[in-house]
Parts: sequence; structure tokens; C-alpha cells
Amino acid sequence: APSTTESATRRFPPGFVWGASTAAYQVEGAAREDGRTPSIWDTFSHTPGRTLNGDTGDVACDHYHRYRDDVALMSRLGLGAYRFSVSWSRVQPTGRGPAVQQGLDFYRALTDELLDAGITPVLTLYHWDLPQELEDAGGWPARETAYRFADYAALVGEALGDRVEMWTTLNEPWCSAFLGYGSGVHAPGRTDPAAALHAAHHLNLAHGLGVSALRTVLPSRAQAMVSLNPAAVRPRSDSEADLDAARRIDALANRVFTGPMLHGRYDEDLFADTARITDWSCVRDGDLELIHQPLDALCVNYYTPSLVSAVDSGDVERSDGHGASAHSPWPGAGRVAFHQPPGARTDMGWSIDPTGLSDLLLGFTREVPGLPLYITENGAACADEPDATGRVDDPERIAYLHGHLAAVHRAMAEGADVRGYFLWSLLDNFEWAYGYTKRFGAVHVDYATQRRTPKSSAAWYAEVCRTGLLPGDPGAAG
Ligand code: PNW
Repeated sequence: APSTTESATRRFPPGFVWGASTAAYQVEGAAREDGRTPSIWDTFSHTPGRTLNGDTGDVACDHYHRYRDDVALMSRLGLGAYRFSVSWSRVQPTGRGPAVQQGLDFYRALTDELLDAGITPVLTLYHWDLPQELEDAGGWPARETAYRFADYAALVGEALGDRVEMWTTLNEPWCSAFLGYGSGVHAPGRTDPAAALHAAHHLNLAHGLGVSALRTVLPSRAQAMVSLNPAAVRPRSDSEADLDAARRIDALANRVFTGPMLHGRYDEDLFADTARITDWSCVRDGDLELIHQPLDALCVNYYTPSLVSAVDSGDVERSDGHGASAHSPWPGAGRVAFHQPPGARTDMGWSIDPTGLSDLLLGFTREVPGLPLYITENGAACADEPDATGRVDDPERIAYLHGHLAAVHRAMAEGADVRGYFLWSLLDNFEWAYGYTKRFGAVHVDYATQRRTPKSSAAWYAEVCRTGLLPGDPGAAG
């Protein structure tokens, strides 16, 4: 039975931002309208064998045409903020040069609609959909792409800086670099360890140049941030071998980004671990200063912890394909096994453990005292379908959200300066390589009709947003 303190209602501070997130390619559809050109995700999803069932984002949630209804839905859910991303090739089709006005007009109309509804827009510049033309010119392993990103950031900043105050540069550069160019399970589907490491550096550079570009075009009240997916790494034992495996994953999941972005350095152990793959000559004089820009907050996306050990016989690779095997997303990590801790998992097969989130928030607070933090993604995939009466009941999602919000509250009580929380996701949507088979939404989408049905978690979350209170019992808000 839970203790009294565990079952007590928790209060979040006034002004705490309650939101939900989506990303352009996962919800917009309208892939070939109004001048939009293919991104690497269009190319990848249209390549046979890359996504489950050959699913693509061609139509997705048709949000491009339904954004007014979707904002009305957000309004009914009482969201204080909405995090979305801009499709680069919708506003700058070749990845260079002038903007397409229709593309910018869509985001102007969306943000106007949000502001009219009293919902704060939170804009992500890059959620994985690189214009294909830039990939053809070398993609993220090419240094030039970072400069193209800075120009794109300035272009969007100029167009929307009068109405958007919260900006993030990149979403989860780890996925872009290591799933895109290392394991190849994400676009552009390359499997080249050196390319993946060079991509990581150029994503860092893009972030730094992008923040600088935003600062020159945005009003001073605007906030510039980045969303990372830091790994909450746990060694399976305290043996020297397992501790070292955890150190290597921490270097490649976390410090390769937080080192330059937060401290202006790459750690020597990262260079040493990867020395056989690259000499890191892609890091030029002055790059670390360019990357190390003051940030208004750090944004954390969290789903599940990473339990690792040094490989010995009998170990199993992680079922999600992220083990350090054939085409590894961990170049230079050597032999590391990822384990499924016992206990409940989501429909992704990801184990449920909110302590990973509180550990990350407190870890960043120790690393950079006073650093404001947001959780820009957290949520669960569940196999949700409407019942005979049309209701979608998702008690597992409510329990997941409850547990993780309790962990956020605990971290705040211990000193973490957390300013807001964004549920992933507002809507069921295109879940990348899993296509439409995984449902993360608080709102169910019937893709045949585009009908939206708020799940029971939506009503539960609406009550948390409205009151700023997390009920003691996961089943009951308010
Ligand atoms: C994040 N991994 O993706 C993304 O930011 C979202 O677009 C996505 O829908 C959400 O989480 C749920 O997956 C990730 O395999 C995808 O380590 C894969 C991994 C991590 C994050």
C-alpha cells in the first residue's frame, strides 16, 4: 500500500507550463502541397522495407488542413502550451535561399490560432525532417548543413518572432545522428559509424549557430533552448566492466551533446573510445565556442531508462534493435548489452521507470546549478481502440503519466527548477519506423476518417492542467 505522502495530492507551482507535443512529419500530412518538397523522412518512408506496413507521413493526421479543429481540441483540453515543429522543406524547399510564403503562412495561421485560444506556441525548428536536397549534398555528416540550418533558423525567426517566444533548435540530435547514420533505422538510413559521429558534431554546430541566429533576429524576451533525449544510464552491477560500459554509453548518449552545448568541451574519454572510427578533425578551432551558447532552459525528453552491462556470454541484445550489434547506434562503445528490467512495459516494449526522469532532472541540476528545465516529451504507447460505445479507455497511460509527474514533482522538491511538462503526444500519429502501429496520443485518431476521440487520459490530463494538482490516486484527477 502506498504511504500517506505517496498518496497525497501534489501541487505544482503557479505558472508551471502544461502542454502537449507533436512534430511536423508525424502529424501534418499535405506532403506535396503548397511547394513543400521531400524531406529525408519522405524518401525513407517511401523506400520499401523501411517502415512497418510501408506507412508514410503523406497524410498522417491531416493536421495541415485540420489545425483549426485541433487547436479547438487543445483548448477543450485546457492546454497552456503546444509544442510543434516546423517542416524545413515546407518553408525552404531546397534547404537554401528564399522562403516559400505559403509554408510560412501555415505556421503564422497555426500560431495565431493558438494565441487566440490563449495557448503558448513552443516551436521546434528541426524534428528530423532534413530537406532531401541537403541530404543529397552530404546531410548532417557534412559541415555545410550546420550553416544551412542557421540560415533556416534566421528565416523562421524573422517570420514568426513576433508571435512565438519559446524556441528550440533541435529535437533529439542523438536520434538524428545515431539512428539516422549509425543503425540506419531512421532516415536517411545510413549505417556508417564515422558519418554518425560527424553528424553529431555538425548537429552540435547547427544548434550553436542556430541559437546565435535566433538571438540576432528575435526580441530579447524570446527563449532559446534545445530538446535532448538524455539516457538515464544504469550499470547492471557495480563491477568495473559494467561501470565502464555505462560510462561509454553515457559518453555517446549524453556527453557528446551536453559537453559542447553546456560546457564548451568534448570529453577525452569520448575521443579515446571512438579514436579508431574518427580523428575528430571535423571539430575545427572555434567550434566549441560557437556551440557553447547560453541557453534559457534545457529541454528533456524521457521515456525509459537504459540498463547496460559489458557483454558476456548469455547476454541478450535489446529487443528494440538498439543493442551494440551489427549496425550499432553506439559507434565506439564496444561490447555493451542493453537489458529489459523486470516489470511493466509500454506497447513499445519500453520498461516503465519514472526514477529515470527524476535522476536526469536532478543530475542536470547538479551539473549546471540553477538551470531551468522543461520536459518536452514524456508519454506511453498503448494499444488503444474505441470500445463498443466509442470510448477509448487508457488506464495504463494515466498510470504512466501519473508516475512520471510524481517523479517530476519529487525532483522539484529536491531542487530541480522544472518550468513545464509536455505530454507526447497530443494525437496518435506517424511513429517513425513503426508507422501507425504505435499510439502515443491522449487523443485517438481513426486514420480512415480522421476522427479524433479524446481518450480517458485526455480528460485526466485536462484536469491536471486546469488545477495544477496531481491527485494521489492515478485513477482520479481533481
Ligand atoms: C522521440 N529510441 O523519438 C521523438 O522525439 C518523437 O518524435 C517520438 O514519436 C517519440 O519519442 C516516441 O518514440 C524517439 O529508439 C524514438 O531511443 C526512438 C528513440 C528515442 C526517441
